[in-house]
Amino acid sequence: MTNPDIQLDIRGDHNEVAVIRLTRAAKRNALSDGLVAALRKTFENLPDTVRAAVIDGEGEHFCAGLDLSELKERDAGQGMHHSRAWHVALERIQYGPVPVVAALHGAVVGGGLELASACHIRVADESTFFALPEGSRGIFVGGGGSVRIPRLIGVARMTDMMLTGRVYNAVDGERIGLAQYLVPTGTAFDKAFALAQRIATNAPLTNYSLMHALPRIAEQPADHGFMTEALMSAIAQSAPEAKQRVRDFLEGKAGTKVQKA
Ligand code: 1HE
Repeated sequence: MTNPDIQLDIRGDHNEVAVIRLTRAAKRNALSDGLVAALRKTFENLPDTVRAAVIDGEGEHFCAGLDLSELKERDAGQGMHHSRAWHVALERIQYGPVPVVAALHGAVVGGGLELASACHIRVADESTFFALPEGSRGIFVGGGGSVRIPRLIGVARMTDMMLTGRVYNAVDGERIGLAQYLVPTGTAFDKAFALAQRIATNAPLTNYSLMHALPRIAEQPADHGFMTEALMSAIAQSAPEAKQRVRDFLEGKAGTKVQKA
């Protein structure tokens, strides 16, 4: 890893969980152009053993968004390419090789929320707060936020966040869908890591279907969605690993009976 603002740590008995940490606490993990490129490279080059990933931020905050010190005078073309570079990097997360769990605490704002919303699961601790200060900085989202955030919380709530500068605390953030889990302060990483370990035990093709097929099916007209689902379902079932897992369950060897919550 060449960028000092990001750290990759491979953990687990089978090196199956990648922990990706933003290590720019002095600048609240603000995402410089270099750090966005390093994120992209990290997800493009995960070792083959990795089955799930966790992303978190060092210090008091997950991520303060775009590095505002780099927000220079850009012409329209340069601005578009800057935004497109974020899109590519965050697509490597959303449509990358493995599911990604974001461990959130403190500020998850602007591009930090765009980064979190590209992950598959968000775990927020009670110190977390969510905001889109772009509105008050005179800019717009550019890291895919206008595509991903409305899919989590709806157009009306995102519009409100940007028009009024509304900040959601962790409890309300979880309530409206910005995070799927709410945990005590200081425990987001542990919860996220435990979830990643659990995810890593799934059949890789199931995880692939959830990452790559489900969001696309959800965007398709129902008739197309049913067809894509049937194809994906047939492909997933055909894997030898899937057949073995079903056999194990039927023979009482799986240990994965669904338990009452
Ligand atoms: C930064 C940034 C940053 C902090 N770019 N340097 N994002 C924002 O508008 C959020 C701006 N940041 C904040 O509101 C606050 O910094 C926090 C709530 C996140 C944290 O507050 P605090 O009191 O812990 O830290 P601080 O004292 O405000 O900042 C500490 C240092 O980090 C300070 O630098 P220093 O050299 O004076 O120590 C800050 O300047 C620096 N810092 N945030 C650059 N964002 C793809 S488009 C996405 C568009 C956006 O993301 S717009 C929203 C940008």
